[in-house]
Amino acid sequence: MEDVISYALEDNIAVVAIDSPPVNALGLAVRRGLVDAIAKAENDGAKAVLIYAEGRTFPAGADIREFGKPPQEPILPDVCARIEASDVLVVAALHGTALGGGLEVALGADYRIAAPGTRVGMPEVLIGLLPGAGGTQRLPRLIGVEKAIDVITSGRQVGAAEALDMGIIDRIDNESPREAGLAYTRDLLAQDAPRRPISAMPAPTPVDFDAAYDAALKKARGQISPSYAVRGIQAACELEFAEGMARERALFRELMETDQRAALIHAFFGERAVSSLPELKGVTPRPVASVGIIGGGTMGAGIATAALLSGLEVVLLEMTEDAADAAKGRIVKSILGAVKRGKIDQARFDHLTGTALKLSTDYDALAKVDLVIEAVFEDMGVKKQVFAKLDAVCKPGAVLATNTSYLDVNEIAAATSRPGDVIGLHFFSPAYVMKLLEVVVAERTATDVVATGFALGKKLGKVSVRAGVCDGFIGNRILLAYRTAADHMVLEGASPFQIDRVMLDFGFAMGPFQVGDLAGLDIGWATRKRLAPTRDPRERVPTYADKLCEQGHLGQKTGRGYYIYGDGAAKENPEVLTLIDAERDALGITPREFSDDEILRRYMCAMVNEGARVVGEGIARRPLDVDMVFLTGYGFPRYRGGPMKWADMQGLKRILDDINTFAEADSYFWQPAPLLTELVAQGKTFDDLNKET
Ligand code: T1G
Repeated sequence: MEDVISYALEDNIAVVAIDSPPVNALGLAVRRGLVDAIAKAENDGAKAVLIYAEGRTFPAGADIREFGKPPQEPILPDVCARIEASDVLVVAALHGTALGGGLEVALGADYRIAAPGTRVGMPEVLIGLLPGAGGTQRLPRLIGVEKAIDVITSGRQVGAAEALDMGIIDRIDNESPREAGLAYTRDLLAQDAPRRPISAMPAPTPVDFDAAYDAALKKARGQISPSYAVRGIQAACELEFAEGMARERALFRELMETDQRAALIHAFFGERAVSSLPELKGVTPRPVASVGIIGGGTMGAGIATAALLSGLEVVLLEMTEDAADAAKGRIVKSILGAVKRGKIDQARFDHLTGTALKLSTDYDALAKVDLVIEAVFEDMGVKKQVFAKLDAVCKPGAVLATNTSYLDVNEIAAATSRPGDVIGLHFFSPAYVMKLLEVVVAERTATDVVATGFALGKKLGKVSVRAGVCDGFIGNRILLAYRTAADHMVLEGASPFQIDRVMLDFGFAMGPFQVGDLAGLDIGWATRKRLAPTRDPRERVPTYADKLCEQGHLGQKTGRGYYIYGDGAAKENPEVLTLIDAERDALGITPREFSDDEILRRYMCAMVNEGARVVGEGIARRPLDVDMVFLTGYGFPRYRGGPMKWADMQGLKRILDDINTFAEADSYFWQPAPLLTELVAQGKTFDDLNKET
């Protein structure tokens, strides 16, 4: 038997333990070991089999690293079938996160027991697949079609109590999985409990599957795996079990071949790879138990909320008592949301908003904190004053971080006597929701301070991406490029509403003009004013946007921007088109039609080209890092893997050809990034670069 599976007979019960760190994924060795263990139990004349796992969790699924390679026998559906068909009663004892194939293995057993805190689920749709080892056939038989559609098409994790209520598990016991499993198995044997092969249960009652299919397709906004899963569940109602399994297998293999599955796996591993930097291997982060936050506006209060919910103590500094009270109000409101969502209980709420949070108007209150995050007005002068004060009051070794979204962190560091302790920690609003954290490393930032930034990001549950210092770091710098491409298209004839629709259809959560209205049009306006003194005369400026701001229309916060906001859905603002027409007249532009496809290509080529520049200049370590920034901070559709993954799938030569075509009319804006030209010349992809770095 494989060394990832151990087998022992105890009171004639075959105890089978899976031990394959880190998550007991169901790789080939585990699958072989399980099949051998069942056969051995039968040969030994065991009265029952108990399957449990060592380490942090019962199998968390198939081994994702095997995907894309030819499947090797025994495949997981056959392992589950073998367990279910065994001569003796089988019990599974769950703990940790029994997900995907792990839960499917457990459904091959007759009975299931779980430790408190166990979470079960079928997250396959989240990586572009559907449960491919009988989950779409057994789960509906066990819990009914409606619940199975909810669990499988959402991919959500189900807590132990809900799983017990649904009938996915039969008992919760706080003993260790082995002990609880053994006791439960003995009970079942003593009761002469019947075998309960789920495949022999009657076909579940059907629902309107076309309606369920359409609902899943609409909700997934272009991702196809949830709706495929509905068809798999439908087969459980309409076909014999064996035929249903064949249908599930066919759907699974079809999804396995899709770009969406490749993109979602890229995202899954990318979110983990992006935060493990070679230069931080063996570097010990500075301990952080308490965080100081300067500024209690939207960002400061959001960061404070994230820190409190992660178990850190917070000292928040504001200029006045009133401002401090207002900041506390924002924090309390956000944390109340966590109570309403059942994430924390009242006692935790009281602690987080009581003892764990201190507010002050005096810098001395920061004398003992381990790390400070400055989130004041985006003005270099103000920030330099703040950092000079922090330098004076904070203890030696305290990390001094700025949340600036584009200012020069080197210049801020120079305002202190300890530039090695200064780093950028760029959060995205709302800071306690958005997963992206740009860790901006200045020239003199100490390595253990970088490690501290990444450790803080992990504690806050963020996807932390290393960024070098430049205007806008990674995300906002690239955003400016594709926003500019969009503005150019508007000046030449496209409407902002058409561009938003095209990008929504592509899968973005919002189009660029909707994003502008949400963030506030004054931010772009301020950026254009800030960059104006150094602007190249060849640049084309969307002054119609300035005029919109001059009229006081800043987007959602003033009720009007590109769209008009009131009760009900936002409406297109017709005045915008008048402003744009006037601007075209003034520039002597005769507007032309844009196809949706041209809009998409120009928008995406600008994004990819700037992404290639950002990687080529070392601001981002790899193309993968740009992808993770856009998946976790900018609403890029996850099932497309990020702009650089999308570009690889389009073919970089096609991207470069498009850019060269666009450059014929505007060689200033459309300058191919050197890295893109180089990769095309070498016949390489961005993914090749990810593997090399
Ligand atoms: N296969 C291979 N490696 C995996 C893995 C998996 N399924 N899940 C996690 N890892 C690695 C991960 O890359 C990381 O590696 C380490 O384990 C810790 O993970 C037929 C086909 C279980 C909730 O989709 O959701 O079953 O970076 O950092 O935050 O129907 O991992 O340390 O080298 O995420 O505590 C379905 C995916 C598969 C679950 C733990 N299952 N995993 O989270 O740790 S498809 C999933 C997770 C399937 C069948 C189908 C999470 C976790 P490294 P981590 P964590």
